[in-house]
Amino acid sequence: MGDFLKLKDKNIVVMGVANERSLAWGVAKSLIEVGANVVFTYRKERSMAKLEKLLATEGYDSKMIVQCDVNEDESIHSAFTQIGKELGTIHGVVHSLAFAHADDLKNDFIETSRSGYAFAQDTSAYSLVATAKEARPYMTDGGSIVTMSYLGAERVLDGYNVMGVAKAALEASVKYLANDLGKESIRVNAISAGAIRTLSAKGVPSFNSILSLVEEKAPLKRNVTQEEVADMTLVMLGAPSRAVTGEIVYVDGGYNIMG
Ligand code: 1JT
Repeated sequence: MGDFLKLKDKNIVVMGVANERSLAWGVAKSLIEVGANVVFTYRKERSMAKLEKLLATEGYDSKMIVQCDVNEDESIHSAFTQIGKELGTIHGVVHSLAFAHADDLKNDFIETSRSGYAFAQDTSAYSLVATAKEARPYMTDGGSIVTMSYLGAERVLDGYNVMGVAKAALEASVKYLANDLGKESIRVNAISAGAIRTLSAKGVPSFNSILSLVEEKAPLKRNVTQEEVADMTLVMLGAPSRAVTGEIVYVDGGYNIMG
């Protein structure tokens, strides 16, 4: 499998590990298993401490861990400058981050404030554009950028609200970035993951009912796992997807096709 993916010894930046449930952590574990060099970025000191613990628990040696606040251009620039200096070439980036204010997921969408809307867009959609711009100078062998999206980008899902609008912008950004970067053999794709119980899902009151609805309606009659999202992310990072760019790939047991 490692051979098929051709990810061994490739330098992959993984952004967005908050804890062991994070989609980004699932991706990182699978990448390490196939022999990739994984570099992590984190925002909060707490996440860095978590990350070091997780790496130690799994018996992985902590490669490079760099601070990066995607709300700040200067922070993204300095993170990728450090990474580029250390590694030379970046072959892949996993952008697995999003944020919105809790109030904006609780109230009706119409109540979204100007600042809450801007904050969700900045953190969850523009962050991909800014990241791609800073990674590009080091992606000199071509490469692959993968971000995480959710069905709420396309459909109205009660409560997803301002995040749905941010994910819609994220998915459109994937396509425009794919067009810009294709000539450099850099691919940009999104995984639209089914609902998974992560830190982000915490505090979503309707989460259990979302999971039950998927079990009932999805063609596969079940929810998806962190490992399943990780596997498809590795495919999108690796050689099997070398002719695929600008795509939104559903890893949701087929739920999105249902009426
Ligand atoms: C964020 C949050 C991004 C929760 C997210 C997310 N992407 C998926 N989820 C889980 C979720 C949340 C809701 C939902 C379905 C799935 C919270 C913090 C901001 C970023 O409703 C249909 C509300």
